[in-house]
Amino acid sequence: MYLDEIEISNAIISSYTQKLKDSLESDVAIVGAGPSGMVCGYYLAKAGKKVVLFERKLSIGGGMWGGGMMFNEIVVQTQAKKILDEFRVKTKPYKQGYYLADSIDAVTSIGSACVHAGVRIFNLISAEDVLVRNNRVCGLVLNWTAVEIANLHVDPLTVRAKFVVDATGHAAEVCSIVAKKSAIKLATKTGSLVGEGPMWAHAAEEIIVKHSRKVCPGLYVCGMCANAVFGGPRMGPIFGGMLLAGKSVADKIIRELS
Ligand code: 48F
Repeated sequence: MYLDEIEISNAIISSYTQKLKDSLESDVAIVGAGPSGMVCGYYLAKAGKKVVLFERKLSIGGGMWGGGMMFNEIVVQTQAKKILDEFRVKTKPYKQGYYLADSIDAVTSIGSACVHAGVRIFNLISAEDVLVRNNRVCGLVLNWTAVEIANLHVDPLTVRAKFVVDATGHAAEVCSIVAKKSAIKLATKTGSLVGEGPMWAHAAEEIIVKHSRKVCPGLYVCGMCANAVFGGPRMGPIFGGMLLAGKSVADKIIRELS
């Protein structure tokens, strides 16, 4: 069979366009394909929800690839090990209550399960604004990351979703936009972003799951972003809280959707 370049181009363009068109309206739109966003997407899709995930970078995985200071190993605590088991990530015990995993195994296995469960992941796309109606976040305003990097004057496109999840990590980008640009008060003690505290792994890991919840109508926070929004310490290269936060937000949205 002769391989024609135009057929190859046509296949890619038509398939991608269809995928993007199918994602204009969804149950849940997640921003950020770090560990918390991907785990959240996986459990939502597994429950039959229509989920789309936008990631700024070329690669998914957020801060997980680099383990701690580029030593590409991650640590999880006992409670989170069963989530890694579900994704078939190999773990080995270190000491009582600590498990180790290869960060490359963790990112690739979670990413693959996420896509196979039905999450549509769009890399190289950044959320630059939100759609708000009647004081409720109901969608995202998107642009190519390349446009953002080149600082080109190009207008964005918009998607609508029943729920938006901010899983953008330390920067809490979606919540920052909501706090800056809309009249919506976030459900924090200041009504805005409280800000992240210094490292305290033990406290942060507990608190991150409690903070991963609804922050205003239509918008949930998940993972490190939750401590940046509600105020809480950072935790460094222990990732159990991220995995548990992703599952917890998925469970909450599934309840609210039904
Ligand atoms: O930072 P990130 O990995 O967030 P997370 O899931 O996990 C945090 C840990 O990696 C680590 C930690 C562990 O204890 O503290 O930091 O909470 O992933 C966030 C992802 O969001 C993307 C960003 O490129 C990254 O991959 N992102 C950020 N802002 C945007 C975005 C945006 N506006 N649009 C699209 N993607």
